Amino acid sequence: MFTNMDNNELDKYAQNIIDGMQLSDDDLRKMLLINDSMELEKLHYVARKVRDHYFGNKVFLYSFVYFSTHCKNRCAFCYYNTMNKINRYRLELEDIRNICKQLKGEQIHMVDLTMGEDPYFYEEPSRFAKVIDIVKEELNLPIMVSPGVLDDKTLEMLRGHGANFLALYQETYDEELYKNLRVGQSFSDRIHAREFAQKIGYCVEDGLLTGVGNDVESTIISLKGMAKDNPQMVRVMTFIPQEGTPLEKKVQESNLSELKIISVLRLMFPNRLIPASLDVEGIEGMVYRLNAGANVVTSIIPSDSSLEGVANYDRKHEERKRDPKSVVEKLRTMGMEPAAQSDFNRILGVVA
Ligand code: SAM
Ligand code: MD0
Ligand code: SF4
Repeated sequence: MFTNMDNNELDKYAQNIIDGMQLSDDDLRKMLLINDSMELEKLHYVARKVRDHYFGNKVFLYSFVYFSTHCKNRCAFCYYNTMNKINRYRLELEDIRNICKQLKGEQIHMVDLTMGEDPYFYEEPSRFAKVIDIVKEELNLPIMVSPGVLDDKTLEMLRGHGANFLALYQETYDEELYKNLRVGQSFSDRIHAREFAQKIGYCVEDGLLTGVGNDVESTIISLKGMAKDNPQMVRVMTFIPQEGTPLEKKVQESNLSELKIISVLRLMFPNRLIPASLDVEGIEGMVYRLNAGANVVTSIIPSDSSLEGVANYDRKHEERKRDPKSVVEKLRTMGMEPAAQSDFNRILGVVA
């Protein structure tokens, strides 16, 4: 696809994407089948050209607060699967207030409030609204909620408390694969929740897992599935096998396909938010993901915090290094820097 293109032709290809060129299934297939490292680098180059056209060297940073690891679901890929005999926690409101105090003044653009589908909050959603109120009161930053599949009424209520962004990942649009991943969970309800959220003013994030049994054709189905609702943010994460879960024995794939899919996402969603999650390969991995065309850093957690990530590559590490300062330091070595809050608020449509 790109092998015989020189820099001028690669720049032209990037300009065609910026001018609105859409990728065909065959384009996607050719890109996903790229194996040659030189050609892969050219794909990443084109993705960076497109990303830089919209965002320059500016990056958005989200702080990650996993406030409850209780969950009633049995996702085959997830450590917090209800069948897994693990220690779980549910933060008290005071804990959340203290975390916000720790985050005050840090260079973050949004707080991602994540939980398992915890019955404590599902039975009484006003408890979740209280969490949002505290974060708004303490930090007055945009808020992403990553709560699982909430009903319309609850989504409306949380929007009323100031939630700006809904993160709800389909993992795959290949319904056969979906059944084996999100065991017992409705495929269409998950799609409906994002569509309803967009209708009532949320920005939404959709996402894919890779290395979880998705071949090229399955990945194409998922890429096109995500494009249908034109989410404000799209992601891909490499599946990390988790102890005590049905997919525990699955061998973790290299990050190659994640990086390739990030670049393809950039060419499909030129002006959208695409994250480099620290949860898979930390700050070193962030560099590759940004160089593949990502423009957001997520799963940022203060160093001395005992909060969980999700895939948590560093669960067994002595010291976790994914705090805001370390991220910004690394960005600067790449000639990149945090964007202005006003730039992020404009994307959200939030009046400053
Ligand atoms: N309970 C909420 C939900 O399921 O939407 C939020 C929890 S967390 C944000 C869920 C996401 O983390 C999943 O949708 C999946 O994309 C990602 N994830 C979970 N376990 C993972 C793993 N072992 N490896 C990579 N990504 C994982
Ligand atoms: C991340 N651990 O960005 C977080 C999580 C949920 N909205 C995000 C998967 O990797
Ligand atoms: Fe629960 Fe979410 Fe993990 Fe599934 S991915 S088990 S819903 S926390």
